[in-house]
Amino acid sequence: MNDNVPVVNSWNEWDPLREVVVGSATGACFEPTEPGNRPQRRGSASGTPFPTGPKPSEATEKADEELAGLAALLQSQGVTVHRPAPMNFGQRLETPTFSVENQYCATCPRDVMITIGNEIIEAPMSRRARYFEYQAYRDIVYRYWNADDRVRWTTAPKPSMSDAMYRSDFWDWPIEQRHARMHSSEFCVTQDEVVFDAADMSRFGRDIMVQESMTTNRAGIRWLKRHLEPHGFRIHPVHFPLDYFPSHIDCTFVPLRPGLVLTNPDRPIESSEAKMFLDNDWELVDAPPPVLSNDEMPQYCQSSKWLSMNVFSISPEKVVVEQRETPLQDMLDRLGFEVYTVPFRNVFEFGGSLHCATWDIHREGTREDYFPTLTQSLPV
Ligand code: ABU
Repeated sequence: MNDNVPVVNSWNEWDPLREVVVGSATGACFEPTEPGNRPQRRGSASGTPFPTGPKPSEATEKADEELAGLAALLQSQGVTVHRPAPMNFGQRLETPTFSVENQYCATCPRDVMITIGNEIIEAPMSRRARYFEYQAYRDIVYRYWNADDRVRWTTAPKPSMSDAMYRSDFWDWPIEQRHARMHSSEFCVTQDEVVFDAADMSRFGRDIMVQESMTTNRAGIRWLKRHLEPHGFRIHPVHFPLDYFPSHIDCTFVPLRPGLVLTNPDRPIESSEAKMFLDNDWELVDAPPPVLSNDEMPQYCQSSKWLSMNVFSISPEKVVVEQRETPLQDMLDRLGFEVYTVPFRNVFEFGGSLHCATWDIHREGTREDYFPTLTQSLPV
C-alpha cells in the first residue's frame, strides 16, 4: 500500500478495491417486529407469524458458506478481507427508552458503516434491533484508527428509538394514503431525531447521494450535510417516488464507473434530481428484470427482487453479480465489464446481497468531481 495514502481511503463505489469487510451470518436472529420494521413471510406462508429468536443453524451455515465464497473471490483479486467479530444477537436489549427481544446480525456492514474518504462513519440506524450492530466492527475500526493518525472516525448521534420517534400507524396505511404521503417523504420514522442508515448513501467522489427513506429522515440528511460539507463534499437528497417502502439506495441507484449508473426501472429517480446526472453526461441504464419475482424470494427475505442489482464493484472494469442473475450479467458484459459471479441467494434473508454484505475501507484513488456543472448543493 502507498504510504502517502491514509489506510482508510474510499471516495466512491467503483475505484480499485484493496481492503474490505465481508459480513457474517454467524449467530444471526430473525429481525423482530418493532415500530421501524414489520417483517412478513413471503409466498405461500405469507400471513403466518414471523419467527423470532435465533435463525436455524442450517440457514446461517448456508449463508456463511456463500459469504466465505465472496471473501475468497475478493482475496483471489488481491483484496484484503476482514470479517466482523462474533456478537450475541440473541441478547435482549433494555435501554431507558426502548426494549427489544433480540437483535439481528452482522451480515450487512453496508447498512451501518461507511467510509467517506479518510473517515469512517458509524450510522445511528433506524431500528432498535440494530442499535448495537456497530460493535461487530469496533475491533476493525480501532485497528485502522490506531494504525494511521490521518484516519477520522465519527459515530453519529444515537437516536432514542422511543415510541415517539416512529409513526406507529405507518404499516397500516392503505395504499392510497401511502401514495399521497410518499410525495412528502413521510415514512415510519418522524423528523424529530437524527436517523440514517449508511446504506442510504451512494458515494460519487465529491458528491454523495442520500436517499430519504424508511431508514433515513431529513434530520439525518441535515446532519450529514452539516458534518461533511465543511470538508468539501456536496450532499444531495434523492428520492424515488414510486418506491413505497424505500430502504437503502443500493437496489435502486447503483453507480458502476464514472458516467454510468445502473437504475431500477420500477423506481425512477425524481426527474429534477436526474438533472445533475444528465447535465454532466452520466448515462442512467435500467437493470433488466430480476430472475426471481418478489413472491419467489426466500420466505424470510425482507428485501425486494431488486437484490438482483445489488452488485459489488472490484474496480471500474470488474463487478461481482449474483450467480443466477444471468440477464444482468449479460448486460454488464455488453457494457464492457468483466463479470464475476458467486452464489448468494442464501444470504438474502439476512438483509441483502453483495453490496449490502460488504463495507469497502480502502479503494485506490482520490476525491474527484464528477459533476463539474454543479456550483452548489441542493437544499434539503
Ligand atoms: N437492503 C437492501 C434492500 C433494498 C430493497 O429491497 O430494494
